[in-house]
Amino acid sequence: MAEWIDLRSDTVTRPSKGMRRAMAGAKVGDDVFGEDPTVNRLQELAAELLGKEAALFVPSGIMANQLSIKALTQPGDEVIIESQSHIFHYEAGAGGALCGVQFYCLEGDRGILEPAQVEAAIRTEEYYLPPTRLICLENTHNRGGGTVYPLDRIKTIGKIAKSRGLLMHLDGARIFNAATASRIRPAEYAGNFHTVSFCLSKGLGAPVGSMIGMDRGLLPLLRRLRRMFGGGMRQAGILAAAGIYALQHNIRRLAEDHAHAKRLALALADLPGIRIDPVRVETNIVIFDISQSPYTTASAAAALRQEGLLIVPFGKTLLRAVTHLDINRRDVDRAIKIFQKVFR
Ligand code: TLP
Repeated sequence: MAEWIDLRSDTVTRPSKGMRRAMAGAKVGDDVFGEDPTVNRLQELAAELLGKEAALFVPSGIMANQLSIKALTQPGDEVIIESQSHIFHYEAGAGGALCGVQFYCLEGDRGILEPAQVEAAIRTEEYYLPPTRLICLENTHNRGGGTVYPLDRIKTIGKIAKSRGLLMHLDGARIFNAATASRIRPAEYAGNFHTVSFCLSKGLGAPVGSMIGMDRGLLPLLRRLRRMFGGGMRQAGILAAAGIYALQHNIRRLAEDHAHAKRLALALADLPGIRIDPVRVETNIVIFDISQSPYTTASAAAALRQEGLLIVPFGKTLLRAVTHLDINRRDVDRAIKIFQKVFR
């Protein structure tokens, strides 16, 4: 059989030849001493893209989120979050275990919250209530289906937060997908948050790494927390070089992934037993319902796998396919043929 078509996630991308060359040639030093020139360059570049004063290189998106939460809260604080968010769902309980915070979950529309909902969830100051401290948003919203957070919503939520003395964190794992789809600069989004995380190791194609953008004043605390969480890396310039390459070469091609996702969604909408609204596929994530088909999510994934296509169950009746830089137009068309064979 030809190679798998792997649409399980944009995390499966592998470093290209050019990226590997950049990694091999990277100048390195000990980044725990702040002496790795390539890490320093990546941090400057990331800060610039986010319009922030500083940025910190960390091993993963989860660590970026958790260090941000830890930095902005005290144990016992409450964090307002959307109920399908990655931080709540997929971080193995780190918010409670490592940061000691409690989440107040709100149900969004495909991951997007109404400002009034957020405002209503803010606690009054009573000694017996957990103090609301932080609001976390996710852009694009993964379980929402790659939804782009409307900037005006973010701004309104940010104003509410400011007026109530609350802090804001953005899980911007896929902020460049959001920026590509909306044509809004990442810095415009980031300006509304105290900390912003994004991933180099998803659609941007780096093997490892995430960034946290912030004001200069927060950097010493974030560095100390990174060490506390065991995320300080030594000659990390090899990885940072991949990150720089990713930011310089792989942002501008994200629109291709979005077009591929749309093409796939349009084809899926024509198949019996599959429910999806292609209009709602805004970026590189395609989530669809198969409850009207003879399959369970596990049996559908298994049947597709039999034909060489990998996707993941994403809830009781939902499956997710994600396009990325290792998937070209031919792969998408092959994937569509496999879906047609399995579902017709
Ligand atoms: N998401 C992964 C899985 O964990 C679900 C994926 O395949 O999409 N924030 C968001 C919005 C994410 O989607 C992810 C990874 C992370 C954070 C965590 O990033 P890593 O895996 O680098 O810790």
